[in-house]
Amino acid sequence: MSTVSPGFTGRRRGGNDLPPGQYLTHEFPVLSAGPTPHIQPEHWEFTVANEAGELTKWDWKSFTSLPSETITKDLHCVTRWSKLGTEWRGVSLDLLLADVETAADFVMVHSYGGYTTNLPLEDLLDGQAWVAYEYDGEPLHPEHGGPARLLVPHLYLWKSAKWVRGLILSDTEDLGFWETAGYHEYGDPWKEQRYAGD
Ligand SMILES: Nc1nc2c(c(=O)[nH]1)N[C@H]1C(S)=C(S)[C@@H](COP(=O)(O)O)O[C@H]1N2
Ligand SMILES: [Mo]
Repeated sequence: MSTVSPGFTGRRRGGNDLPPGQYLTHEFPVLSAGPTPHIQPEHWEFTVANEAGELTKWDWKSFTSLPSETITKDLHCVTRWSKLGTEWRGVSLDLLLADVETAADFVMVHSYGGYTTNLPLEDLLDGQAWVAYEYDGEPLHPEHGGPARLLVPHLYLWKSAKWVRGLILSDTEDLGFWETAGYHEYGDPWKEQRYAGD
């Protein structure tokens, strides 16, 4: 039998890598809710505000001087495409948040251009999230979020804010751009949390 059923195309490395309702693509689709902002690295800043309003900031030079990691992860978009084994370089949020004093539970991520998305703070920690600035060994293309984007691959890809400019830590959960529009407030692809109430 040489016929391979479509359901098996996502099975690799001996595991089931494709969350329910997803299909595999080798393309890298661009999904942006508005125009691509073009931010020159010399004008880029990344700011973390804690719940007391205290700011921690990096400019491009200080950010790219931080120790970075190579990250190989699968991406899952709520529009049902998944792309496996993508390779990035970025700075871990564990490192960026290490000296930030906080007891907050929630984060609103803000992007150049106005996009927002919300997450529990714990989903940014313990090796689960990065601010990525290279894709496939090249500087991150503006369409995919360059100079730098958030990468939170264990959640649907709308949480991985492109053109990221900062985080606001908060004791209360507010909803971001897609979450306000009816998408799930958390967005676990393995639980198929696509829309509010899923
Ligand atoms: N700033 C910003 N970030 C964003 C978006 C956006 O519209 N603006 N779209 C999100 C969605 S819905 C997806 S699926 C991914 C797509 O990333 P890509 O265009 O690199 O594939 O970016 C996410 N991050
Ligand atoms: Mo998306």
